[in-house]
Amino acid sequence: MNILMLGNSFSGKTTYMVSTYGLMQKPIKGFTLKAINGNDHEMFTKLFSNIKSSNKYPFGTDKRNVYKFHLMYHSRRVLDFSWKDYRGGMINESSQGNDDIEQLKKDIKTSDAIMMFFEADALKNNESERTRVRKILSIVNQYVGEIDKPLSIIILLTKYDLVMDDLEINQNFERLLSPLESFLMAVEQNDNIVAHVIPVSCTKRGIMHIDFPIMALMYHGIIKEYVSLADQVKKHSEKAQTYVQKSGIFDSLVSLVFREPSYYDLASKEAAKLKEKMEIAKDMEHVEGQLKAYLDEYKMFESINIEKEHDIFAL
Ligand SMILES: Nc1nc2c(ncn2[C@@H]2O[C@H](COP(=O)(O)OP(=O)(O)O)[C@@H](O)[C@H]2O)c(=O)[nH]1
Ligand SMILES: [Mg+2]
Repeated sequence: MNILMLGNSFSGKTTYMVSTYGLMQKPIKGFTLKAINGNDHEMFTKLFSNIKSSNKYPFGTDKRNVYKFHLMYHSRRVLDFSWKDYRGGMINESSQGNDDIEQLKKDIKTSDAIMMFFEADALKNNESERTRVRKILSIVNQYVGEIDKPLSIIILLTKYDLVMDDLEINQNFERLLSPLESFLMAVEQNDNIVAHVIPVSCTKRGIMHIDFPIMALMYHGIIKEYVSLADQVKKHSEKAQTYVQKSGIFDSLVSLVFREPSYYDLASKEAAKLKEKMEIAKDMEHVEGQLKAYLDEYKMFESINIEKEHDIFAL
């Protein structure tokens, strides 16, 4: 599964990724994250402890970086994914038509999920930022409109701690969301796309909603894998049936004479593959159920839940 992060430099992408990784070193409903590359693990762990202890944040990244992870469930690998931390400042309405925008199109096309990062503070207070966000979303909307495969989109309203206290929940939250409205309405019409908006924050005092975005994406990733597995199961089963139909005494004789596997042998092989895939599928159903239960508890699908920061670091 490929996850693409979009957002200006300073919008909180690296901080979010580091905090998610740090948080999910301890199991959440049995799920943890593991960086495939040991150096990445060390870097994320160090950066996370900086955020927790001193509000020292990661430095901005100037180049495109891809990190690879395993989603683990009770120490078993259940899904592999790559997380692309986009080059800072890349997504910019004025860069249309140049190489950057071609790269962006390509990256969107090869993604299974997109995380978009907007600073809540700027969205709330800055008119030009609100206009810029509208323009960016309309560019992204053009590209995702061309996609004909399932895509999950999560819009993260970052640094939510900075606006939380003075946001009168209903009235001002709507103002914060208004630049996103036409984009959200457009993607709602698209059956391939599932979109969520989530306020997040990662500070020394605590974190808010950090785990939800990644768990929602993992849920969609597992469903995608499951669908492809179901397809493989169907193929093995059809093959096995065809081989069984072709098998018989004549087939066994031919195979004996020519020293080739008989249709019966081939059918047995397919049946073994089928059994193996069915076992994986059963396991995946369980994992899918666990993720679904976690997401249901969160109740984010129906409404955006504005809570106080969880004081998770103190736990
Ligand atoms: N108050 C607050 N500041 C944050 C938060 N996340 C990031 N920041 C600030 O935003 C800056 C940029 O974050 P970074 O993750 O490097 O952004 P990136 O360039 O998009 O990767 C950091 O140096 C922090 O000062 C947050 O949740 N709350
Ligand atoms: Mg960064």
